Amino acid sequence: MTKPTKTINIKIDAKLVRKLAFEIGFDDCKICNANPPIKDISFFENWIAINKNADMAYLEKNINIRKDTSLLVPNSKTIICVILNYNQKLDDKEFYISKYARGKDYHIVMKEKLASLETALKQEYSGLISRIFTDSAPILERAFASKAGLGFIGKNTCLIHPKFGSFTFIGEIICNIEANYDDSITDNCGTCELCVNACPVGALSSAGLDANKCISYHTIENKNEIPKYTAERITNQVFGCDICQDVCPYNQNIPLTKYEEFLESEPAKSLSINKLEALSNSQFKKQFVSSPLLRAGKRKLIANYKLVGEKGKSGE
Ligand code: B12
Ligand code: SF4
Ligand code: SF4
Repeated sequence: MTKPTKTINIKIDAKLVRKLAFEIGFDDCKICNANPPIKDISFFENWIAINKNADMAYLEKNINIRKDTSLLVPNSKTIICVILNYNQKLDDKEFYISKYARGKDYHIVMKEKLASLETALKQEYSGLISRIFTDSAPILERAFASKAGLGFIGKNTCLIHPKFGSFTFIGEIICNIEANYDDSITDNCGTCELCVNACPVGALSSAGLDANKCISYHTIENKNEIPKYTAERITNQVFGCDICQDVCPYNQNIPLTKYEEFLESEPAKSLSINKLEALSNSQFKKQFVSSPLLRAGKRKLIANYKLVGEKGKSGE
């Protein structure tokens, strides 16, 4: 094992972090200070106040943590933000599963890579106190990734990277040592409104994404019956929705993912209502343990298949 060589009194070398991140396989890595941007905190608080979070009550909690990363890592100074590209070619299927959910759960893949980066950094910097996150804590991940310069926030509310577009997962390491920080980028949507106009339920506006209407929310997160307004506008989506990303000019001609883990594989590949109905709850949990589809659960997936299947029959 290499002996730690640097002490806490020095800054993290941003170039070294990026080099290590690329060696581990991240598609990009940028660094910012650990103070959440005030405008994004205000945007988030307003979004909750006007109930755009639908029934995701967990988002209403821990606002103090969202505002102060030192509640996650004492004396937090720096956030190292990374992305993994999951873009892939897909056939237009009768039963559509969102691109992000066809392979292995990104939480597993991202955490493994973040842990490798954290270990490499600890070799270099004695005294480094850090934690890794990906969709696993009350952190405004898009806001930090944008602040670090990994992209800009589009009208579809996604982080848009200049090279990889928005089909990316975000992860971060929060740590207690300062660094030289990257600049945010100034690109934006300009006058484009393609995603706003393409969203079948009109969920996108200057107030952000309205989860009460969003197909992604209703087919994944909503544990209850999908309300009539959205149900009527679902066409083939049985899990998630990519429409507001598919239409985005920044997502045309972007590189395909280099991670086989994210490509279509079992159990998503041959998923059908018959297969789901044949599984006991424990068989379902066992087979779907590494799949994002686990989140919806068997009952919800069956209901979504029925909804889409009935539409197919009635020719809607
Ligand atoms: C709740 C949640 C959802 C909800 C709500 C999404 C939403 N847009 O708010 C639902 C279930 C709908 C959802 C769907 C998806 N999600 Co999601 N989700 C989250 C989660 C857990 C919290 C997001 C949140 O706080 N939302 C509240 C809003 C207000 O905050 P925000 O989206 O982060 O936006 C911030 C800024 O972007 C900015 N902002 C947002 N909208 C706007 C609009 C304007 C006009 C302006 C000026 C600023 C602005 O202000 C916000 C506050 O800082 C994050 C993980 C995390 N901890 O951040 C993942 C996360 C945002 N999701 C992610 C993904 C991949 C998806 C899906 C693609 C999955 C799918 N296909 O179904 C879709 C994309 C749909 C979409 N267009 O957003 C990724 C996003 C990657 C990226 N490149 O942007 C994240 C970061 C998870 C991760 N670690 O990779 N998600
Ligand atoms: S994910 Fe689908 S339903 Fe949700 S905002 Fe985007 S296009 Fe609209
Ligand atoms: S489709 Fe147009 S408006 Fe929507 S995020 Fe992309 S560039 Fe921005």
